[in-house]
Amino acid sequence: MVREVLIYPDRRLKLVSKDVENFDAQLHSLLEDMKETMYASDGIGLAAIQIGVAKNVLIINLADEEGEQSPEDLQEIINPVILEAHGSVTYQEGCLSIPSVYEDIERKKEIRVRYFNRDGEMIEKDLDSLMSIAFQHELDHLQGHLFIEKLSYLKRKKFEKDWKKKIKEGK
Ligand code: Y12
Ligand code: CO
Repeated sequence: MVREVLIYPDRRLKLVSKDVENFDAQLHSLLEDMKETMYASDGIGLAAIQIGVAKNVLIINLADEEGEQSPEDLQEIINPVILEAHGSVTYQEGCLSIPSVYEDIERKKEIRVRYFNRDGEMIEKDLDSLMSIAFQHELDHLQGHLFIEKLSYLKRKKFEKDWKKKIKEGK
C-alpha cells in the first residue's frame, strides 16, 4: 500500500527509531509499503519514519546509468550501523520529506556498514559513491535528523523563510 510521506516540519520526523526485533510478516509488509511509497514518489531512498513508523528500517534503490531503477537492485536495510568512515565528499541532496529542496551536504566518502536483511541475516560491506551518501542520509532519518540540519546558520535561516512562504502559499 502506498502510504503518506511525512513532510517537514512534521514532529514525527524527529523521533529516534527503534531496532527491529522480529523478522516476520509484519516487517515484510512494512518493507512492501515502503517500496511502493518510494516508487510512487520518485524517490531513491526512504526511511520507515518517513511513513510514520519509528523502526530502524530503510530502503535504497539507486538508478543505473540509463536512469532506471531496477527492482532487483533494491537494498532493504534493517538495524544499520556504521562501523568505519573515511574521507569526505559533498553532494547535492534531496529528500522526499522536504520536496523541491536540494542542498550541498558534506558526508563521509567511504563507510563500512553492518545491517540485517529481511530474513535476519547479518550483512557487512564497504560502501562508496552515491550508495554511501544515500545510506548516511537515511541513517540520519532513523536518528531523527534531516539534511537541512547540516546547513550553515544563514542557509538554514533562508530555508526556513522560504519553506514557511511555500507552506503559506499552499505549494
Ligand atoms: C543522495 C542524496 C539523498 C538521498 C536520499 C533519498 N532522496 C530522495 O529519494 C529524494 C527524492 C525526491 C523526489 C522528488 O519528487 C520528484 O522528483 C517527483 C522531490 O520533489 C521535487 O523535487 C518536486 C524531491 C526529492 C539519496 C542519494
Ligand atoms: Co530523506
